[in-house]
Amino acid sequence: MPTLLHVDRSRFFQKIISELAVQKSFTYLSAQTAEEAFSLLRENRVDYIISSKELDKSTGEEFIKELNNSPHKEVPVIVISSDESQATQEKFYTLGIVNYLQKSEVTVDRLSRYLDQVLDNNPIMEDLKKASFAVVDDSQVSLSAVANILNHQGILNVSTFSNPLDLLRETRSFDVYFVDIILPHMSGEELVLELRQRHPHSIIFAISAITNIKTIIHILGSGADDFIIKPFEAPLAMARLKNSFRTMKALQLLAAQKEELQRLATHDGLTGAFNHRWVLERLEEEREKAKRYHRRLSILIIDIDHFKTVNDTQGHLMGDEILRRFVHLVHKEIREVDILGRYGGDEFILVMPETGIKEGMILADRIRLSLEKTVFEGLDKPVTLSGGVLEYDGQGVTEMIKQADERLYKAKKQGRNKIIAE
Ligand code: GH3
Ligand code: MG
Repeated sequence: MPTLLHVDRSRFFQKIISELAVQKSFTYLSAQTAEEAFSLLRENRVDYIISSKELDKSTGEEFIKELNNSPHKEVPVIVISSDESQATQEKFYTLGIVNYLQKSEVTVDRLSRYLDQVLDNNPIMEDLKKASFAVVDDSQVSLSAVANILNHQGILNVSTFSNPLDLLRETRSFDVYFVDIILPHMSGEELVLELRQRHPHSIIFAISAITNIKTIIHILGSGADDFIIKPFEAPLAMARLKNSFRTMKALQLLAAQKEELQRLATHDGLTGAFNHRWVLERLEEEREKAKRYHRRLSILIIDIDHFKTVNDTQGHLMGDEILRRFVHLVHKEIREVDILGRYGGDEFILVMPETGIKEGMILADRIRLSLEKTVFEGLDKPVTLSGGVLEYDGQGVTEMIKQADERLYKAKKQGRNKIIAE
């Protein structure tokens, strides 16, 4: 059961908060002085502190300062006070409190939401704790308040900016941005637009004391994921943040899955080369380009020599390994624009845009030599290949493949480990 320590001399608030604690299944501890509070802190594991601004013998401010220098400095503190001055609030936020509530604002319902946060073991929190945050606000009070709220949730990677231009000068990107909409040098809306453009997958929260519906609609339209009204209601902000974060995670997962599906649809599972269908589509495209722009284009069809024998004597796993290593070595030899596909079995096709027969022949021979030189543990003979090179000359894709295949067949007949280009 979590424990709530209430430091207050007011009997009225003792009654309210003890009732609340019971309702929320918290253990309720009450102290009237800082001294009593520390004695309770030493004897109990306390999860939350609610302190009055005025205490017996000392002040809430002194108590919190002492708390910050004690082993209990991580315990979140809410201050309740009748003092409405901005300067006082600022002083307390600077001390690291999570919230400052006016006595008139204290309701069981409101406090109850704060306590819910402590009980929250949402798994999304673990991801949020690892995320990076940027908070932009020209008010030091707001910056401290947001940073404190996040810190108390275990979110420690928080950078604060009082000038939006400093944030725009940052080279690193953040997972989450909190942007005040009234800023010096530029409007929050401009900043949101710019951030959204630069970081399409980050979460952007606009924050402001402005509650005008039009303003809110506008800022959401600029690319903010959500809008939070100041003064910051920590539990509400956290709940919305978790929701946005969950959506962001789901979108990231979807994007990764899409990428994987795309890879599976276009690549050969064993070797990572493009698959039969994909390489033929690309060849058709390249043929179109060569035809239209009068560019050169060559293809190379390769088949591993005596591959069946390797499989039969060394097993299929060795065969698989050879195919994978072969693709790896080809990728090292070719250019970015070249397209290597597995035609089927031990047969591969290499599409070489902007390449004539001579250069195609040179590349093919480099690949042939590279495979021949590769040492496979367990094999006493080098693995070799035969190939046929063909330069596009107005014929269709099927004809190109047929002609290259004939050259490959010639290479086989002439003793293998050979490239034929005519
Ligand atoms: P040649 O020099 O005439 O090409 O002789 P070869 O033994 O290589 O004959 P061929 O190219 O017709 O044989 C292809 C063999 O490749 C047949 C099959 O056992 C093997 N093979 C096809 N796909 C795979 C694969 O994914 N893994 C393994 N290990 N072997 C494969
Ligand atoms: Mg073969």
